[in-house]
This record gives sequence, C-alpha cells and structure tokens, in this order.
Amino acid sequence: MRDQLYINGQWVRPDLGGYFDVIDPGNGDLIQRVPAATEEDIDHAVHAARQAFTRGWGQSTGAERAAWLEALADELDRRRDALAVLEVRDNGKPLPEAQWDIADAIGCFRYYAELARELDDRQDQPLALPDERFRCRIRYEPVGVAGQIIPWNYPLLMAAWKVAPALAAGATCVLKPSELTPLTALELAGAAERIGLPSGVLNVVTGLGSEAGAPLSQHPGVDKLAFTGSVPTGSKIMSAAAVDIKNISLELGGKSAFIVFDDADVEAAVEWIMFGIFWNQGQVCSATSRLLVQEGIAAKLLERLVDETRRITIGPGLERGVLLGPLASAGQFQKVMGMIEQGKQEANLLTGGKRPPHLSHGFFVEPAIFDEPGENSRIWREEIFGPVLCVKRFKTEAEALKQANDSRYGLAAAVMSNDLERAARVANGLRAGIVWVNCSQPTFTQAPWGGMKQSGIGRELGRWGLDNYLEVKQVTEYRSREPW
Ligand code: TXE
Repeated sequence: MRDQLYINGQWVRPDLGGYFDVIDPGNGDLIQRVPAATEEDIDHAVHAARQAFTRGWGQSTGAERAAWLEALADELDRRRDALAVLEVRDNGKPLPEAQWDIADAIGCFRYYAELARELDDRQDQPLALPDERFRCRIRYEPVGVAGQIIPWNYPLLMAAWKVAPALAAGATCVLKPSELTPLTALELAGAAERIGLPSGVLNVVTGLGSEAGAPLSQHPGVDKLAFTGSVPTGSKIMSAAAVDIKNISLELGGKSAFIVFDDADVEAAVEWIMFGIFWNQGQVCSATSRLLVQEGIAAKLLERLVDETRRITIGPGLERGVLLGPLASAGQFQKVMGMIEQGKQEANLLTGGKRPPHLSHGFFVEPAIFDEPGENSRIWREEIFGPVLCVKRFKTEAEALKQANDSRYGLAAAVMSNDLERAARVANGLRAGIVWVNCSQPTFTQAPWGGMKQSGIGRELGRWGLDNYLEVKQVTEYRSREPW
C-alpha cells in the first residue's frame, strides 16, 4: 500500500501533513488514506522535474528513453493482475474491463518506446529552402516540464496516455491523478522506482483539484499543461496557462451522437449502441450518449435495445459475470441520479434509472434509456457521464447530421449504415475529432484522439501525442561569404 507522494525519486509525506480518503465505490468503504499535496509539494515536484530535465533527461537520446519506457512497461506487466484488481477497487469497473485497461496502458508505454526510437532518425533532417545560400535543419526538442492532470474514469490508462509520450519526447512529468482514483498512479511511481528511472523524471503528487491541481496549473516552472477532465476545470486550467503562455492540451467532455440508418443490421446496432453508452458505466468522454435513429427502424431497434439493457448484470466489479459496476464516486452518483430525475420531466423513461434494489451499498445505477427528450432539454444537451442513453428519431440524412452537430461538444460520433458511401459522407460531415463507422468506441494507441469545439484542444495518442511534448526548432545557416 502506497501512502506517500513520489517526488524526486523519494517517497515523502505531504508538507502540510494532510490526507484524504479513497473510497471503494462498490461498497462505500474506505480503502486507504492518501496524501493531500499542496502548493509546497507541487513546488518541490516541479523543481525536481526541472532538475531532472536539465541534468540529462532532456538531452538523452530517443533510444535511451525507449529502453526506460520498455522497462516501465515490463515492470507494469509483471504486476498486471494486481493492478487490475486495484483499479476495480478504486474505480469500480468490472474486472475484465480493468484488465483490458491495464493491458492498454502497458501497450501505450511500449508504443511510445518505439516512437522515441524513431525520433532519433527524424532529428536534424534537412529542409530544402528556395535560396541555396541557406541550409536548414529541423530539430525536435522536448517541451520541458509537463504538468499533467488526469481524471478518474481510466486511472492508469489516462496516466499512460500522458506520461508515456512525455517521457518519449524527453520531457519530465509532474502527474496529478484524480483524488477519486489515485492508487494505480502511485503504483506507476512504484514501478518507476523499481526500474531505477532517474529521480525527478516522473513525480506523482496526489491531491485535490483546488489544493494540488490549481497550483500545478499555475506554477511558472511548468512548460506544458496536459489535462483531461470537465469543461469548467479545463477552462480554469486554460486561464492559468494564459498567464505565462504555457503550452496546453485539453481533452474535455462530450455528448457524442450515434446515427443509425434504416438499412443497418438491428442486432449489430443494438450491440454497438450498448457498448457505446454502458461500457465503463457510461463514464467515457467519447460515450455515444445521444442516439439518432431513422424512423423506419426505430420501433424494432428500441424494443431490442430495452430488452437487452434489462438483461445487463449489475454488481461489484470483482464479481464474476458483472457487466456494469458502480459509478466511480458518491458525487458522480448524485450527479447522474439528479440528471435522471430531471430527465423524467423532459422525456419518456423507457427503462432503468434507479438504484438496483439488491445493491443498497455502493454507487449503482440501473442503465437508463430516455425516449424523445426535448431538443433543448438538459439530458439531451449536457454530459451526464453515466449509463444514460437519450434517443431521438430522424427522417433524412441531412436532419440527422444537423442534430448530431447541434452540440457545443465535438469529441466523437458514430454512424451505422450498410450503405458505405452514405456512411462515409456522414462521417465527413460530422464535426467531431473521432468518428466511428459501423461501431462505437474502439480505440487504438496509434490513432489521434481529441475533440473539436468545447471538447478540447490538441490530440493525444499516435504521433500527435508525441508532438504534444515536442518543440520544433529550425536551425538555418547562411553558407555564403557574400553579404545577403
Ligand atoms: O472533473 P474535474 P470531476 C466530466 C464528467 C463529470 C464531470 C465532473 O461530466 O461528471 O466532468 O467530474 C482536477 N485546477 N468529466 O469533478 O473537476 C481534479 O482533481 C486544476 C469528463 O471529477 O475536471 C482531477 O484530477 N485541476 C472527463 C481532474 O481535474 C483541477 C473525465 C478532473 O476533475 C481543478 C472526468 C483545478 N481548479 C470528468 N479542479 C473526460 N473528458 O473524460 C479539479 N481538478
């Protein structure tokens, strides 16, 4: 059990001595207490990261960093089963999903190890200029110290999405996990310690948003801020970054649409729709929470959808056969239940939406489907971040596209049709950073991830994720002895 901050390669107590409770959402019990870092600890961590950056990490080769990333992946791999169980206790998700997440996180470290190696080959490539008296080469240099603030829906995976590309690029990290799910991030620090990662390269500071997250976002020693979370907090972080013009990337919320045309296969549609909204209890930024279904298929599809939704096994994440665990926190439970109550005034509740009678401890909610909410209703417009699907019908392709795009968010969208030309046309017309055709949610470390509009700025994953932590430099030399 880890109950200290990891700063400069050392396990340390928080400067002001504060701790907070970490709760098991499956039963509401205390798992353990974790340090509540404050400004002082953040300052130590940022200084440690700066020193590590200037002492060598920032000047190391991609191949050297790749070896460290692979060692980190191997170390996590050795403990993958224990990590999955810890993730379930902390977050609540069903064990097979946690196992999937941990494997994905390990894969992410391995993938960025590869990209770190490739970076060496990209270094100092010549750039042809129209004036031959000049010679230009392009360098990719690490951004410096990265402050990384992550949420609670995929605790270790979100840490990997931030830390792996940063380390691959040669940046150093101060990672602040969510106060709701800090345990596997501390284990990541433990893995860094065991492999002997140079001190200060990765610092993990647990703490509350206002006490630890805010000072990290405001710290003048941080060169880059990377954040995943809510729009209001993203907005605060962006304001903080504006003060001294920090480089920033934001991955915020969504209210993603899933368009199903008449010619789609009903059973396949039901499967993907359910995966798109009930996976991880609907606590997925890209969850396809707005279903737009064409009139001709609507009745049949909804009947099957409601039927299948009622069959979902709900229970604690470590119980065999469970498909839907508890929401991650009491706060999230209250938010989702509040939205459902309001939704009952705004739409027809077809199924679910209450606490299952046999699960009175823990933060469980029966998956809910609302039919025909008003266009301006809260449940249709706002991110619920729970197992709640809202359905509307449409007649024409143009109408579907208009409704799908009528959102302040633009993270993801899905379209289902056997007419692949139409599907491609709709995919191109959707204002979203991620579009799935004939599926919803499959995510690959190689492909760019991020949103348009209020869903964020920048892209994670793939080479775009690495670019987040790189500065591009031109070195241009005048080679003539003649005056210019
Ligand atoms: O998010 P916050 P919360 C959405 C989802 C959810 C809602 C609220 O709709 O219901 O946000 O969740 C840190 N300065 N998403 O309150 O506040 C905080 O400690 C710096 C979508 O948990 O955004 C945590 O580490 N940091 C999302 C992180 O921000 C601050 C995933 C996220 O918390 C801070 C999570 C501050 N002032 C929630 N205040 C997604 N895009 O996947 C808080 N934090």
